[in-house]
This record gives sequence, structure tokens and C-alpha cells, in this order.
Amino acid sequence: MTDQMIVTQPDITELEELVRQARVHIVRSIASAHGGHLGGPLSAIDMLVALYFGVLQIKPDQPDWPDRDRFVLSKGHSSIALYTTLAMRGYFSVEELDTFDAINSRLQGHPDMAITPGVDMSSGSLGLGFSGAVGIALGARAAGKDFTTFAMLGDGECNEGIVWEGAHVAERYRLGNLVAIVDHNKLQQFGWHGESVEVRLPPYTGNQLVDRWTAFGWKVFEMDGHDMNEILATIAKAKAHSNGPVAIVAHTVKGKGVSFMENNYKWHARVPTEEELAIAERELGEPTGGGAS
Ligand SMILES: Cc1ncc(C[n+]2csc(CCOP(=O)(O)OP(=O)(O)O)c2C)c(N)n1
Repeated sequence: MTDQMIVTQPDITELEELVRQARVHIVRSIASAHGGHLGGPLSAIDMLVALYFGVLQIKPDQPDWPDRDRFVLSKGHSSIALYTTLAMRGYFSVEELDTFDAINSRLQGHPDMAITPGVDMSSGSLGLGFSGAVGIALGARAAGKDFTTFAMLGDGECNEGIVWEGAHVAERYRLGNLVAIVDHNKLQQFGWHGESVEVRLPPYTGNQLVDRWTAFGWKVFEMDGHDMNEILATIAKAKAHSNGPVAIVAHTVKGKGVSFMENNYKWHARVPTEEELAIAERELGEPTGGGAS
């Protein structure tokens, strides 16, 4: 094992600081690109940092190392969260985040495995990334490899029929090398409206997501997707479960970290104005540490 591969005994305070910095990069990148998604990246980022800095066996200087753990961001519209994490982990420079979504950039609106170092599977059409992850896990078993494949899905994404086809296949083959993390932020793009058009219903309520993954034969854990200790402990439990696939239902807040974006479906893919960006930066603090200027 090299020091490139994994942070052993990750320091929770350091990881939380990385998450804070990542949130600043995410909001700034979307503002400077004048496009992209915000709510979903902000709900997912704690878990991405936990994976890339505390869990995955990877070598950022060898993105194609055959024995690496795989990560598939099936909710590919949250690409800026993945790119930010990859940049901070050393796959490419943090400055490259400024090119997000530009025509010749390696960092397109949805992840492209053919052009971006560290991206294991292209995604963006909801549900497709996850079925790719099932295929990767099946292929790993056939090849006698013992790496783990992780996939992150949105809760709205779980409306897609193809998700459940993949879930069925993974259970059918008892894929103990596959972990799905569902970012259960209780909002999707628009979804159904509740008592007024301003109020949106969650794609799944109560225990529905847990019950459905369980009904498909998966072992299911739940966690607070913003609690670093809980994220690391739950993922460790999921990795240790080897006689079938595991789904982690992560309770999160869409737009987490910026007061006016939290739990507001309108921030699914809105670009902040200059004033809104300034408020967000003040709330989050500077990316390289310290408080707001
Ligand atoms: C097949 C498909 N249909 C529609 C879309 C457009 N779309 C992008 S994100 C999104 C909502 C996804 O909601 P969720 O999975 O809950 O994502 P999150 O809240 O984590 O951003 C939709 C409908 C798409 N990318 N792919």
C-alpha cells in the first residue's frame, strides 16, 4: 500500500474541513460556469469526501490502476461534487474547476469516463450509471478481482425502472462487492407538488426507500449523510457485508450548507446571482481555511 491509496484512521476534523472547502468550490464553480446543479452536489459532498479521503483504495497518480475500488456517480448531474473531490484528492488541479462545463473542458456537465481522470463510469441519464456499476461488480467477480464498487444514486433517480432491474440482477448474483449509496435528500428536480406548487413532495416518504431496497433482497443500512463519523462507520459496515449487495440510505439535506438553498427544490439547478454568491461564501467561509473575509 502506498500513501496515495488511502488515509488510514481518517481525522474527522480534517475531513469536515475538506467538506467545507469543497462546498465553496462547488458554489463558485456553478456561479462562474453560469450553469449546472447545486442542490444535489451540496447534499452529496460529505459522502464523496469520506469515500475519496477515507475509504477508497485508489492511486490518484494512476487513475486506471486495475485494482482500484470503483466509484460511479449515477446521479451524474451532481458532477461538480465529484470533480471537486477528484481535484482536491489530486487527480487534477483545483484551478481546472474553473473550466467546468466549458466546451473544451474535461469537466463536462455530466461525467465522461473517456476524458476525465478518475471517472470510472459515464453517467447523467438517470439509472444508467447504476446499471454500469452492477456490471463492473459482476465483471470484477468474473475476473477474480477483490475491489469494491460503490455507486451513488439520487432518491428521485430511484423512480427509474432501470434502477430496479439493476437491483434485481445484483441480488440475483449475490454481489457482495457492490455498495449503493442513495442520497435521500427528499427532493428531486420538480417532482409532485403538495398543498401548493411551492411545496414539493419527496420522491419516497417514510421508510419506502428502505423497504424497497430490502424487498429487492439487498441488505440496507441508514445513516445521516452529513455526519462524518456515521458515514465512515456505515460504509465500513457495508464493506464488511460480503454475501450480497448493500444499499445505504443516506438522510441528507438538498442544498446543505447554504441557508437559502437548503430544502428548496428551486436550487436543484439554479445559478446564484453575485449577491447570492457573496452570501453563500460568507456562510461557508473561505475555501482554503479561515473565516469569511
Ligand atoms: C433519464 C433521465 N430523465 C430525466 C433527467 C433530468 N433530471 C436530471 S436530475 C433530475 C432529478 C433527479 O433527482 P434526484 O435523483 O433526487 O437528484 P438530487 O436531488 O440528488 O439532485 C432529473 C429529472 C435525467 N438526467 N435523466
